Amino acid sequence: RPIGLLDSGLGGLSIAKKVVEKLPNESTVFIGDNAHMPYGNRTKEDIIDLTRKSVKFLLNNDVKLVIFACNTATAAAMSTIEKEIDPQIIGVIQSGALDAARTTKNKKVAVVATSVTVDSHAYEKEIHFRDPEIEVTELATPKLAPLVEAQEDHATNLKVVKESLAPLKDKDFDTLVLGCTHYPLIEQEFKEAIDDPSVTILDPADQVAQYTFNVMRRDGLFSEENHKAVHEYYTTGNPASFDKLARTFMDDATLTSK
Ligand code: DGN
Repeated sequence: RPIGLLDSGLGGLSIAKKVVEKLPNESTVFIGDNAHMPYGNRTKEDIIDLTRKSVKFLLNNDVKLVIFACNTATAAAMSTIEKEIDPQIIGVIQSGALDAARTTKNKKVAVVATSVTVDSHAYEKEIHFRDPEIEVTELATPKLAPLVEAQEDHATNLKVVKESLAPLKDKDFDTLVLGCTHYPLIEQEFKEAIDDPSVTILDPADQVAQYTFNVMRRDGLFSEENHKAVHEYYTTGNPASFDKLARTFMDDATLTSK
């Protein structure tokens, strides 16, 4: 049985990539809800409804585990939907927060994410759960997920990232959490915009992959050793543009886009 992943669009591929690297023996089914992207400014009810549809699709594909490869869905819908289904749901925020709390030395963390994620203060709560003394600055950067979906050139991306990060200018953080799974796809632009080697730019994906591995070991969910991994990617939106980015991001060898 495969691992299921969902996102509002392309961003979740940043999680899928790390999960596949960490668990090369496992099959995956990914659903990107590009037709309803962005989730970042929708109401909580709306996000719950849309996420529920994607979860249903994944359950119809007989997944053994569901990864919400979307911070917005994790913040708005995870606590509701985990009561409704059997397979465990793994969210991205808990992993990102754990990683941030372990990484910061000066106890100042900045988080960039969608408005829904920021307004939920889920990152602040989870980071304070690890260490209440860490100062957490959460900044909504609503232009960035649509920017990634538009697949613009480097110069355009850099300009928008710089403008979006401007409010963080005087904050003395040493750790910046990419709190939206779209952002690691433009990590290079974040590096150039921050332009400070003492700041760690943190992609929660590694920690999510590690956590997924731990849960599967705990629950005895690993596939048999001779299992041949198959990766299927679905979108509710335009398959051509999804396929283009998906293929540059994952290596073509493992991709069956539908
Ligand atoms: N990729 C999603 C996240 O991590 O929050 C949201 C992107 C969006 O729909 N705006």
